[in-house]
Amino acid sequence: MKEKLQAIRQKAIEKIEAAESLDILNDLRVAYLGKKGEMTEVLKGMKDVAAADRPAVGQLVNDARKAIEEKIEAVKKTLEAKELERKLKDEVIDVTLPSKKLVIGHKHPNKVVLDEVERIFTGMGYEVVEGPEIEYDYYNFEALNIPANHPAKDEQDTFYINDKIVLRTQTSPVQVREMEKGKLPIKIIAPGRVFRSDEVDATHSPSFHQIEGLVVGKNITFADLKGTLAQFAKEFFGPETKVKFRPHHFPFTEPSAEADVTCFKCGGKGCRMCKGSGWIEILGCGMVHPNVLKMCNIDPDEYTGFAFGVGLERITLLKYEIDDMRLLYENDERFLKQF
Ligand code: 2U9
Repeated sequence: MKEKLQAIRQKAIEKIEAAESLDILNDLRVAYLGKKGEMTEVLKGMKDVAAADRPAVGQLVNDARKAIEEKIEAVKKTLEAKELERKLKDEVIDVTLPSKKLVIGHKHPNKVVLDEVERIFTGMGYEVVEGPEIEYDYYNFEALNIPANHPAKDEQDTFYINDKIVLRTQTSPVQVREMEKGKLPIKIIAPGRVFRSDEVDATHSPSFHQIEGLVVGKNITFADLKGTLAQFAKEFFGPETKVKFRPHHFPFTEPSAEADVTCFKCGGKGCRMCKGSGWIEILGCGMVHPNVLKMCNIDPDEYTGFAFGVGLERITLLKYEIDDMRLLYENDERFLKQF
């Protein structure tokens, strides 16, 4: 028994000293000291030892267990120290390395232009007002003097939710709602997303953005409209820009006009940008139709107003000389990064 114990102790110490990892060490602990380990097996053999020898043998068993335990603890400490050293070496931080370049996003070209338009108009005392994209047919058409048989009301042009509710085709309903509040005078711009059942191409999209403007007050004339748009054009396209008005028709304004600006690329001489004419069409406008004022409970004999509407994408494409509207929606970073 003595020899057997001595041999186990000897072997265990050798193996523990040779352990190369904490896992191996743990396996050895189980193999020698665990419930079914070798030392436990030896203890079971105590019943065969003569009673007189038992205390001495018991002492030997305890000594052996203690020696093995102490060896395991010592080797464990060494292995843990080695592990820590290796980890620290792997995790070394070179504080002299340059930092990673931070990629910061920026405004979409549409947003750059919208901010600029808002800056110009708020500078002239306008308020920016927004409203719902899903609208009653009443606010989108009827209140704007657009008759039931008007082509804009056709299902081919308008997205209908049901026979009373549409996706707004213009931001004018925002302004109707503002007029209905009955607080005059009004001086607002209404930017926002609008929807039209159009096929996608270089100049069309089923969803785009408009900025509309509305001024209602006493003695507002077409001269005010001209002066306002001339000032906007100078600030937006450059101080040399001139504006001209061509008669047009809209159901919600009377008289109505389309406004052109002198080509900001060639200064009006004629180039590829303005297709040789020297002028570029930018917006529609006019004096608010008396029927529209009446429907909002505003007396057209006491109050008059002007309104205008401009396609945000249209002026973004012009300003940045982009030839395809789809580029504004595709979120291709190679394109967007240029602005
Ligand atoms: C109210 C009364 C009148 C808004 C106007 C236009 C002319 C116009 C187009 C420009 C290009 C739409 O984006 S586009 O397709 N808009 O030509 N819009 S006058 O007139 C109003 C608005 C509100 C109460």
